[in-house]
Amino acid sequence: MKIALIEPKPPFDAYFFLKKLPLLGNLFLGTMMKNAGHTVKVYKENMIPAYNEKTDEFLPFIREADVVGITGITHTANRAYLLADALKRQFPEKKVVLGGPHVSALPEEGFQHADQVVVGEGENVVLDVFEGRNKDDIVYGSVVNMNDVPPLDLKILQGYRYKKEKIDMKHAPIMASRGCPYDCNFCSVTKMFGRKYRIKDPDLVMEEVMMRYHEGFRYAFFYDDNFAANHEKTKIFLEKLIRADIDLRWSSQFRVEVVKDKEMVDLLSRAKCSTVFIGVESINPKALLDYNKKQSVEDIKKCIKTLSERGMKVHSMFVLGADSDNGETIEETIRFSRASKSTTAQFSILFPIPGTRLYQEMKDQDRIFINNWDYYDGSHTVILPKQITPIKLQKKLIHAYKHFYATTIITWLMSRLGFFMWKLTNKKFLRYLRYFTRKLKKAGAIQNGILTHKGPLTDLVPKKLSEAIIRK
Ligand code: B12
Ligand code: SF4
Repeated sequence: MKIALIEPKPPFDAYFFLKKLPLLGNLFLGTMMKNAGHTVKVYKENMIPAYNEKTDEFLPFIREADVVGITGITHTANRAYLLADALKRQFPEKKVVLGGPHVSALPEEGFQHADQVVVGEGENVVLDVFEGRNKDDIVYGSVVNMNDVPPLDLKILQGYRYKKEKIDMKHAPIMASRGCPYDCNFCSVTKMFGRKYRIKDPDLVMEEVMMRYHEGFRYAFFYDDNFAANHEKTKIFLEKLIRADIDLRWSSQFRVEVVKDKEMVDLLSRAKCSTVFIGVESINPKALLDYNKKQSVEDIKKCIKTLSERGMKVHSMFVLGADSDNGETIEETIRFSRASKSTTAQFSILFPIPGTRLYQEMKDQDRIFINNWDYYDGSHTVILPKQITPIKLQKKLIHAYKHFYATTIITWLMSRLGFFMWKLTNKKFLRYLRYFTRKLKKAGAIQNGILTHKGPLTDLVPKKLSEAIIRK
């Protein structure tokens, strides 16, 4: 069978500098299909657009494919549906299957556009679905044993150039674990992969690392959400990596308490971990409680200091706009980001990812005022904040980046250029936010920046303008 798998492009590519990093769902499933004898091609749309809307044309292999699978997060859901609808219109006989974090949370929505929707991890069901043995509208995947997942076959990725037979991708994508024992209210990882942490056998991870190293990779990115959740197995792996003595630098995501284990920090440094991504989220202790982050401000400070002193780069990720956040606490978090000496920083406005507790709470409280998935990327205010107006929160995000990156001329220029582009594509959105904030004030729903309105807010949403910001 011919199988095409697509990762839709986002409406605004804020992470253009990481555009070569694919979501691994298509790659894991594509590798399995290829190993089962099918011809598989994976299209990551910001590398190679699968569909041209102007000519209404798909790439030749997609036109010929027996089955087309489309992955997606909330931010790319509209594009995923557009592709699925166009495919069904042009090729009614072709099977179109949707999967990934967004439709896993809202399968009925996905099913409006496709023949089948896969909810959760796809590995245990995908062969039956694609080969036609499972014909259910909504198919529920099951928890995967990480040791059964084969190393990724990067050759199925389309649109990447090759340099001396090595795919032109800086970071080797490797996933050593799934799941996270924590339960932050805004995060969809536990909904998708569960709270039981599953880690691959260190020998198997090491095999994959060596495979990539021999292919020519000198950097790896471990897609794990909480790399060191199982200290024992992580240490075994790191010791193996140190013994291999290879010229490979790598990065992954960690929780801040990782530095409480001195031996772990030492192993990370010796194993050439170059960048540690940490979810700082906020320096406001009450916001950390709102997020159910289960970490203290002291833990955060200690983490950044310890890792920097050991020569590792720290990429701190912040979330602005918790219910306990006001203009001043957000400002403190922004000031801290720079004072902390984190190497790089990423700021997001709190937004409700479908499937999370936050999403349910915001729906119950009728605080979601933008339903268009295009804006669910952390760079847009889509829910009514409690102690700051929507437009002020939006401005804080812009200010955060400008403040953090004002240290060198190059980063200063890049952050300004980034926001210039962002503003260009978001003119209507900003106008809408200003108008909506005025309307909320006029209706008495916000007083002195504080949300006082208790009942349903839907009536206050300016319908005409909300239609105007729908991107066509
Ligand atoms: C690497 C990563 C990134 C990378 C690159 C991602 C990319 N190409 O888009 C970077 C750093 C750039 C990034 C950026 C962002 N990310 Co990100 N990222 C991840 C991370 C850590 C790993 C992704 C991954 O490959 N997972 C592993 C694969 C195997 O999981 P999977 O995709 O879910 O696939 C399984 C199933 O879903 C299913 N499946 C998937 N696709 C398909 C398709 C078919 C046909 C079938 C049948 C089944 C199926 O089977 C797969 C195997 O079991 C995830 C967290 C996570 N653990 O997943 C967050 C995650 C995907 N990111 C998330 C978010 C929100 C963002 C940002 C908006 C940033 C932000 N402000 O939070 C941006 C948006 C990027 C964009 N595309 O526009 C959310 C998305 C949630 C959602 N529903 O929208 C996640 C889940 C984390 C979270 N906070 O909950 N991200
Ligand atoms: S944000 Fe990080 S620590 Fe919290 S649940 Fe998600 S993966 Fe786990």
